[in-house]
Amino acid sequence: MNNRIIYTIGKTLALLILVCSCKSEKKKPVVVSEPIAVNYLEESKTDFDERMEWWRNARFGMFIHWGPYAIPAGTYNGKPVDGIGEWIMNNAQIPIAEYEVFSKQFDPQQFDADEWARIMKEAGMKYVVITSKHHDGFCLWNSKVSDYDIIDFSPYKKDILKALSDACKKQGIKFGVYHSIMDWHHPDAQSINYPEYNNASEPGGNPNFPLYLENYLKPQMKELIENYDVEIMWFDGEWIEEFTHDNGKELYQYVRSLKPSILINNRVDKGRQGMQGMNKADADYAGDFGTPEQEILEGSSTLDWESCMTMNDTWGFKKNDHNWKSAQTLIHNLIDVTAKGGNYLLNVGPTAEGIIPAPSVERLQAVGEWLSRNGEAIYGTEKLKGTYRQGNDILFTKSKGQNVYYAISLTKPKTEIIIEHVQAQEGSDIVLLGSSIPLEWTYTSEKGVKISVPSTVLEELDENHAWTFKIEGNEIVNKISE
Ligand code: H79
Repeated sequence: MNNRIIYTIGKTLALLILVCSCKSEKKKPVVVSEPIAVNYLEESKTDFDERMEWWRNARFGMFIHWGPYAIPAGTYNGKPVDGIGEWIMNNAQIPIAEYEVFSKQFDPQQFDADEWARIMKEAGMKYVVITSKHHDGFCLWNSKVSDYDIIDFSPYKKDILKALSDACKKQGIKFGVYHSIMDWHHPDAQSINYPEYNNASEPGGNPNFPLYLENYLKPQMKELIENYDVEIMWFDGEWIEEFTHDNGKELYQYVRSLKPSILINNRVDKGRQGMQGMNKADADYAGDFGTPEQEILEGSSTLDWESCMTMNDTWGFKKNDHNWKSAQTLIHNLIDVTAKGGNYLLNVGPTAEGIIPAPSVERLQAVGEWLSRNGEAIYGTEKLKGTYRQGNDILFTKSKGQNVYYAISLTKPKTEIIIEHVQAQEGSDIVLLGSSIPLEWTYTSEKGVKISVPSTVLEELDENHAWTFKIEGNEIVNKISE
């Protein structure tokens, strides 16, 4: 039984005693209606589907890793530090007092929330998840339970989350926050995962961790949800030994009780199986969607999932990381994820000044440009019942609730292309998205849909990364779902 239910039962009992004692004094009992405790872990499928709907349709979001780690930007004492930028405090074993020097300097004067929201919008992103607090413990909003935040600790003194949440609202972009359960700064949370500051080498880790959860993490949830219209609570750092499966279920219930419609990733609990991100099946783990990190599922899944990925090799800004993926790779990843029924949460790591690196912006523009022509094959789609692909070069999606299929070719089509798995409806037009010219086609049950692709059409379309054939018809389910 979770604490919330115990708490409510406790309250109800207290109320009954109160009512009884009133009776003995021959006064009319005052009946106060108590809120019914809802067990959010036993949601019906209909309710779950309704809550997940916008997210399932959205497909593409921006992840933002931003904090004081953008100041050292991957170097410490003049030397490059291996590993992901936001882990520099741990990887370089920087003492808290020294790391705080960076936090004291964090003053992103060039941060322009409207500009960031515009970049998201133009990229075709429908939601954002920004680090309210990463493992280093620094908070990007004015937390009432902490002095280690952008208002109380840094010279910037403006609420970053407020600015971004407002800017996103203007653009119709849903706002979410990444919140680390692990915290290298809070004395009740530091543990053997951060040896230099270990105050608990006992098995089970820091004995004060429950205090951190009750008096710090939970109040922060309340602040974030009440003040920033948070639609996604994206936890991480749940794998530390101090945090238990019971803690996870309780935290899930608590966050949902603050805002029933909120979405919560599976790192709220202990179910995640490594970086692949999906839950183990050995217990009743909380969380609304799986979180593959830096990878895309091999096949599709019956569960909801979201791949989070970087554009280079770091989440938080590193000045020497220039290993950018091509725009084409990002577009192909988005298509691959969508065909397999997932979402793509693509990261940017802004600089300490508040600028999203130009190579990221350029790539996002290219993705947005492709989506401006091909978006209907991505947003509001679902995966096919049978296979999500034909060979390695053609991926399928389908409009929800309509007999409209999209065959997306990752390579430039030749003068003719054959699409299996779909039967085109007699008399219907097949077009390439971005072009209005109907293409000639024939259908035979042996071969599938044979489409002519004149070079003039391809030239006029001037597509570079992926070509989408829109086909009205029906799926031919002759393969077991992969
Ligand atoms: O915020 C970014 C990274 O800083 C953060 N997640 C992304 C979104 C991150 N935290 N830790 N890591 C990345 C790497 C940690 C991996 C491990 Fe494990 C933790 C290996 C063993 C414990 C995760 C949990 C993988 C296996 C179990």
